[in-house]
Amino acid sequence: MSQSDLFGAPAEAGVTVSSPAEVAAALREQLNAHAHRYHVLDAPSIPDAEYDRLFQALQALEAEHPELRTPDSPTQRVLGQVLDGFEPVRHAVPMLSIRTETDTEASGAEAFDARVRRELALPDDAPPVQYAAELKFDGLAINLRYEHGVLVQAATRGDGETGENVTQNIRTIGQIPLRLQGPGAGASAPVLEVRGEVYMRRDDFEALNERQRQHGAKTFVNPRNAAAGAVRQLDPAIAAQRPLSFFAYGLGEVQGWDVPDTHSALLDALAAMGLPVCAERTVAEGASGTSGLVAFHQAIGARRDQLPFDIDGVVYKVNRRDLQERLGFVTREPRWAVAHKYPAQEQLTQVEGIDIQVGRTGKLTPVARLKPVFVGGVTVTNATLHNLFELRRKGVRLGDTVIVRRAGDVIPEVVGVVAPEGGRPAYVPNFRMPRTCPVCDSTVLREPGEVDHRCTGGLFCAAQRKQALLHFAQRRAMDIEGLGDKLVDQLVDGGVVRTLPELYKLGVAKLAALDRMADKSAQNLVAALEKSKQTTLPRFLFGLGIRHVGEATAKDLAKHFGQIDRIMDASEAALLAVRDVGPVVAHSLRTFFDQAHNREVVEQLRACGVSWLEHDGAALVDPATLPLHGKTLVLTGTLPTLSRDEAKALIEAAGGKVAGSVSKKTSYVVAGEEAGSKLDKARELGLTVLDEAGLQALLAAAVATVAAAGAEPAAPQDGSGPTG
Ligand code: D41
Repeated sequence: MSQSDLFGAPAEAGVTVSSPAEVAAALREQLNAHAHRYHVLDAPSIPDAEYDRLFQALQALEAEHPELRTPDSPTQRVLGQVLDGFEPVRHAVPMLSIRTETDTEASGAEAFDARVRRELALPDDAPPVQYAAELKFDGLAINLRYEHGVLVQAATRGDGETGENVTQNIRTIGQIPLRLQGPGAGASAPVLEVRGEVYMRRDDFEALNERQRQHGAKTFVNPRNAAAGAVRQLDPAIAAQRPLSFFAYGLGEVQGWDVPDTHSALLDALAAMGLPVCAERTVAEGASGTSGLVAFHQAIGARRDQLPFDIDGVVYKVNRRDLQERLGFVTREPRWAVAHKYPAQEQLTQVEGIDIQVGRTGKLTPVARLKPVFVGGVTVTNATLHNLFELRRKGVRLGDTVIVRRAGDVIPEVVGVVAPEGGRPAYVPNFRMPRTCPVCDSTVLREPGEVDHRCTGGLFCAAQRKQALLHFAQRRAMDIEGLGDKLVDQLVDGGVVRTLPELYKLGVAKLAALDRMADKSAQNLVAALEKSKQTTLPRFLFGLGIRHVGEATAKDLAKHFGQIDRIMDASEAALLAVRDVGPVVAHSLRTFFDQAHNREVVEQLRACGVSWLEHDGAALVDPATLPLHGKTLVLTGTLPTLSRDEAKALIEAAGGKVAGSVSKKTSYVVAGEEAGSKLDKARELGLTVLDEAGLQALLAAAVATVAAAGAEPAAPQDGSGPTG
């Protein structure tokens, strides 16, 4: 890396190359400014990876020129400041930090194992070292102090020596026990300090940001910042509205408890006391070549997107405590632990344009067209800006350098602008929303009090028509395999399909006449259309694309009313009687079915042969009579024939619940190929573990039992036979 590119400015002619001392000073200044924005203001201006890059550049420079290492260098302290308003807390045992292995490849894990073996002076033929491998949650480190089992204090890490007293806010986190449980000596020890990470789940974060957006309020950059903001929120009432979670991963001061001999046993013990401990962990052996650590890093890496929360790596800890003690620590970092990172989920890139996308409900979304950038495992070329107000608040303009984030399956997002040195050129105009729809030219309106602009063209608008078809065809709705966006573009742009029922009038000949459509594909699509006709009421209802009617609401409606005609004719008051249906949803349904052309669509689809099983409504299905009522099942691994969604649907239809993690409350764990730590956990807890055949047998047996008792064993859609 050249010195000039550390500053983001090209080394132009006439710019003198700086001395190492000047470079170090400039890096220190930049890092300190960024750190303040990050830690104190919770408003970072560069991605973490960029910060790390600057930090490492300074470290490297100081290693080469130790005389440049000043006491105020960010490399010389662990960051974090005590804010005004929170009482400082001196940690009884300093909160160490964890060394990061920035080599994200397998070699990163191997290097750590090799170092541990060397430092323990193990001969080459000594058996492999055992490690506890866990996730590196992307949150905020917290120390929980329990005295005689009671939570007496919670403190942030601060600089590792002194943190902030945030007890009031931490008490609002439902997952954190206010009193430890269990018979072990730990739960009643005079002093037990538990360390862990406070974080925000991605779904909680998305929902929080969506609420903020709908209120025109500031959104949070990422779950970690939202969590950090909530923990340091001076008003605990506001903190309580921010949904936080916690995972324990270590200890601070302990008095009166014999700490288990291994880290894995420690985590088990903490879990037994009622503390949340992540189930995604394992004990692995290090060894040259096929290291269990590498396998863990890779397996978790492959599933990173599916986790409900952000992680930025995994952590390996020497499992045996006596070995940990032998290894000790250097400059506040234990030599027995390392964080093995994954590629960053935030990157810098440039805005090359701002486009408008028209969605299924006519919503106009400004989308930043970006210089392609590799982030969160994919190349991102555009990112949503949500709405005009969000765009203005972020101040995004053409040509800006922005931070792009992509985490989980969430669509990429511009989280902020990195203000150019000296401001942007004055001639870059502010973005404006168009007055007419860029697709159909209809008027664009924004309802008072709403943040979204909408095209008023309805299904006259080709963009809305396309989105409506794609929504209808998606896997969770009618599941029409092969009807993707390219084909829908062709069908709508060519005027071949204008309405949902017209889909079912497509023949092989009409399809094969389309560009780039082989006979075979045309036949496959016709077969897929045919297959999709046999469906369920919730899928059909969801597929209609009624505003505010998502999958869950569609299921509730189907369960409650049993028949489509009853739903179409239900008054708003009758709709309000459905679980989880509020005035907005009820009004939306009524408005939809009050329009003759929408009822017509339903009739025509039925006339085309679309059908499902109906029943007589809530009266017949008392949830308590369903065979798996009150049972919680956890799915893990890949089942031989059922997809996850299918297994879930079967269990739910039988009245059971599917949970994401294993606990004492789990009734059954259904495990397939490559089941992971959930299976280990189930065995630990002595739960019943089923394979797919076992699940099928359970469902069949349960149905039989209930049927014999004379109750209706039915799935929600069961009953009086097909309609249509
Ligand atoms: O998930 C984490 N962020 C995490 C952080 C973890 N799983 N383990 C950790 N272990 C430690 C030691 C080894 C010092 C007990 C940590 C941290 N420390 C840590 N995180 C922030 C400061 C220290």
